[in-house]
Amino acid sequence: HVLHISWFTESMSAGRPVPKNPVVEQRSCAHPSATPESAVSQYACQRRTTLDNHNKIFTDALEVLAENLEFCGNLGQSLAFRRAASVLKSLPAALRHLQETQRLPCLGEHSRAIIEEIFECGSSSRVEEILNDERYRTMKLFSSVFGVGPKTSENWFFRGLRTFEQVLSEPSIRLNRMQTAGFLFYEDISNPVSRTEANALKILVEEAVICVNPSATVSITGGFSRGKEFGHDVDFIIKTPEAGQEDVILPAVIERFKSQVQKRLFQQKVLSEDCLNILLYSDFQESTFDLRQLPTHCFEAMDHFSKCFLIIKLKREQETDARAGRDWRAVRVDLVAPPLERFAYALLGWTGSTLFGRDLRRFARLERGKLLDNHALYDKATNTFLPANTEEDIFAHLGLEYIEPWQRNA
Ligand code: DCT
Ligand code: MG
Repeated sequence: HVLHISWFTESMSAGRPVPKNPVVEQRSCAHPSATPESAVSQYACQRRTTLDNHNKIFTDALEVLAENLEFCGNLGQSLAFRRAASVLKSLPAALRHLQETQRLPCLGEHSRAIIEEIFECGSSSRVEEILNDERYRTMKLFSSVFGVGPKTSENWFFRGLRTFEQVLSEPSIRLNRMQTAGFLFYEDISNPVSRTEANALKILVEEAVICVNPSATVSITGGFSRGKEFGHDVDFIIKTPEAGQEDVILPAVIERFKSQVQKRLFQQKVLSEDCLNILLYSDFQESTFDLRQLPTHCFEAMDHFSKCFLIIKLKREQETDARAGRDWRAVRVDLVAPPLERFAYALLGWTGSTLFGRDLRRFARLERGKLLDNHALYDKATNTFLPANTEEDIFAHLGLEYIEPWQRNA
């Protein structure tokens, strides 16, 4: 056991200094039996999780179990498996023995049983069973369509539908606008977006944003800001220095996309004629943000900022899609425009990962008596909002070591 701990401490220190952990320290004083400083925190926001996952064989398995439970509506148990996977992702090396899981938080008996079987047989029979399960496979297929969530997928499954063909030829099913676009561009959208494509999109978005408001700035957020090479979409956050501009900028950008951008880029031969109408789908959601309604207790709810969900035509770099006879692909893009004084909180939420954000909010509430969401940080003890200009300010308010975006891949 001592050997395990020392191996772990050493590997934790390799390359990077181990940050002192304020909460562990605080607890060490209060409880003599508290975990040592080298222990892994139960909170993702106290772990540094890069994309370098040394335990993929285990985390992939645990995430299949989590996803299956999500499909069954069992969100609590699903979260337990997601947390277990996330802890393993933060480790500096691959697990070597099942016993090593004993000193790790969030790894319950179910997760440990899966890990044990993988150690012994190379795979988990439960995971194999799920991967072959008709309900899981159908739910996975249906929910991979833009605009189709678990509820709709389940509904279609219980009506006996198993394939896209069956869904699309079922007369009683009326797809909404989002789902129609989801099916129309399914092949393109289900292909991951590369970093190169994300950078090309940034140029397109920046062009439109700066044209409608020269003082506004655009930053990539979401998975790409955490260093991912591929994503299911590209997320952008827009900063507008003048008060009120955040409410008008997105409709203006959408209008711009619909008209001038593509004409000018066409003239510059950046776009082909086929690409003239680059906006394939847009869903603008007006801001419902109201400072007086804060603090909110609905932590998991999406934020109230002005945002839009788009499908944009992106010109392909080299090869042309011969079958479709086109030199572009459809890409999912999200834009969010918070008010300036809310920018840091919005950026922190949108940078993700989802589990990292969830644990930041849980840590704030349970360990610090503060309420955090994408809009604000509220101190329950003093009944005040804590102002922040940067993400660093928010970590400091929470007494947390700053974690860089590329270390938030929990
Ligand atoms: N987010 C969140 N809660 C959710 C979903 C998302 O807080 N339920 C935040 C975290 C990430 C950010 O919004 C962007 O969402 P996604 O694009 O879904 O996530 P991603 O990390 O960018 O993943 P991908 O690379 O697949 O796009
Ligand atoms: Mg994303």
